Amino acid sequence: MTAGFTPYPAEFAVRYRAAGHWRGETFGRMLRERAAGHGERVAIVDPAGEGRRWTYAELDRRADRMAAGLVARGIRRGDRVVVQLPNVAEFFEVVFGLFRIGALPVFALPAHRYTEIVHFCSFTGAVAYVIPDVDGGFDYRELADRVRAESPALRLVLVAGEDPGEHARLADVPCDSPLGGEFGEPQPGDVAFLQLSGGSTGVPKLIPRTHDDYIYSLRGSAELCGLDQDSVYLCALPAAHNFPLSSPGSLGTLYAGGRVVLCPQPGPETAFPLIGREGVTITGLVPPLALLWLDAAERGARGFASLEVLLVGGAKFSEEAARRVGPLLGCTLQQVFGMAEGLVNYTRLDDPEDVITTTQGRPISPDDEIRVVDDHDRDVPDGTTGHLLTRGPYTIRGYWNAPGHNADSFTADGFYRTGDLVRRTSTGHLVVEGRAKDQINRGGEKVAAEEIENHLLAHPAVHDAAVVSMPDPYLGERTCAYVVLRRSERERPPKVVELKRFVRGRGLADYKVPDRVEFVDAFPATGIGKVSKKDLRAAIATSLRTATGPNAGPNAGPNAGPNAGPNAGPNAGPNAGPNAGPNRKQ
Ligand code: AMP
Ligand code: DBH
Repeated sequence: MTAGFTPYPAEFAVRYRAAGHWRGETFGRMLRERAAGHGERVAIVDPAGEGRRWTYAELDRRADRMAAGLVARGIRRGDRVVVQLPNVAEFFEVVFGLFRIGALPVFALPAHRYTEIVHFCSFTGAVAYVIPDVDGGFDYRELADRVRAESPALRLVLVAGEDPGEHARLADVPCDSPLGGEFGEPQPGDVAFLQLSGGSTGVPKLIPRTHDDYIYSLRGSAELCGLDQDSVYLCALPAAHNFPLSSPGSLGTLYAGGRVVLCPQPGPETAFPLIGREGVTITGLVPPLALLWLDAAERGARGFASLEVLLVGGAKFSEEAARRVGPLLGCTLQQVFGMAEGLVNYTRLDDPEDVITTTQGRPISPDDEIRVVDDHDRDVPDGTTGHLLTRGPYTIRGYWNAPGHNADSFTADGFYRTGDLVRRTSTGHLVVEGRAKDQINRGGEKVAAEEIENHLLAHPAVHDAAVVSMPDPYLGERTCAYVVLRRSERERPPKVVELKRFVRGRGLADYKVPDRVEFVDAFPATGIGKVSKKDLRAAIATSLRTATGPNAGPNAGPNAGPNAGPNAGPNAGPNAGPNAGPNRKQ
């Protein structure tokens, strides 16, 4: 059970319990208690098809029946189960069913494809994989056929939908037989699930979160986002992502006894009518989606009058956009700067306007330890930009089964190296100033440069590749791949579209396909001979600034990118991406 998990040192665990942060709760018991307290209140609204409204009692009963059925199919405590579902009610039935038996959901996103899923399955030794039949025009059953062939431990594929193909129907799993005593209850200190890191390494890292630590972050988030039983949270981003799951997200809402409304598409045309119909009071968006909502409101779209709080996070929200939220949407903006590894910062609802619009908030907990340091791990004064290190009651002490990465990502005394560059204000608020990690933040969707470089290097014509961010008015950043071709290929270089097709063909989420490819003879080097990504970033930024004519700009011309389609982007909801917006019109 604890293999691969770096525990909190005993003295910290004692402290976090004594402070009342860790209260010995588990997800299974939390749902049971809510169902006992107000079983008749609606917990989950899924508007798809004819619509479903599950009360707390119903969700609790479904979780029990799912748990029993999963056990009958051989799933055991500690087993890993990759869950890749869009925003449908079954997501909660499955996840709470797994929580109850102490099996660990591994939270994949709908945008993930063959390469990512095979990695999650093989790295975790997953025994089961839960998918929809078809979503956003993509057939997950075919993906599962291929994944299964590569994943020896995978015994079971469960399909939410009518036609499971070669696999089993999720709807046939639940059963009434009670759980055997051998199951014993999961303990509060046990790992509850594995979350994904956006990462900066060749393959995504997995994040083990315990019941105790995650539930503390839910409780803290719910409190400072003002959630109570009357709150209605719209889950517009993909439900499995850490932000809509926990900040305060669907789980924070269930913790508070409120109602979760699942939004199948995050665009205003779907979300606004749903907000109006369901009386949604709070939701969370990545910046590109927030911009779409603001633009729609400005053009006169209506329906969002019940909205009280809009959380924006996942990537930096510009001050200019932040200042439009109140006037256009008539609600309070709450910036959130979080990470699946733990630490979550929020602006407070009663912070002064300037703090809300110019900072990314401050930590949930008085026991979140924040250090802002220089390149040699020496603390810098407030107001100076440095690397953000953190340690606290809901921040992991290590990635799952990754001793090598852990040595790089954590200090000897257990601080997580976030890779973010921040400045702390005199009021203790953090302002995100940049990033030291080798990652592109594509409107909240994280792309690890190394991962994409490795895929490019697999192309026979490619000698070397360096992936960097380029500025983009909507996504904040997009990806630009600089490529050095093999000498023998330079006479007849491959087309840009071919390289993109090649990367996509490697079985990657669409949002990871480079938006732009630039061929160069050599990379600029740093003083000690490493590729200077700083110079590459500067070069592409300059070329975008100075470019004129029809092909100017990152989104224009043949490089407009495969990701500009309606199915782009995991963080942007099951089907639509931040890309589903204005960029498509170009
Ligand atoms: P992950 O580790 O994949 O969960 O991604 C978390 C990362 O997203 C953080 O370390 C930041 O780099 C980025 N991030 C999240 N929220 C914000 C925000 N509000 N502003 C800037 N960057 C953010
Ligand atoms: O980007 C993130 O991972 C993120 C953003 C806001 C997050 O994990 C969170 C809040 O909890």
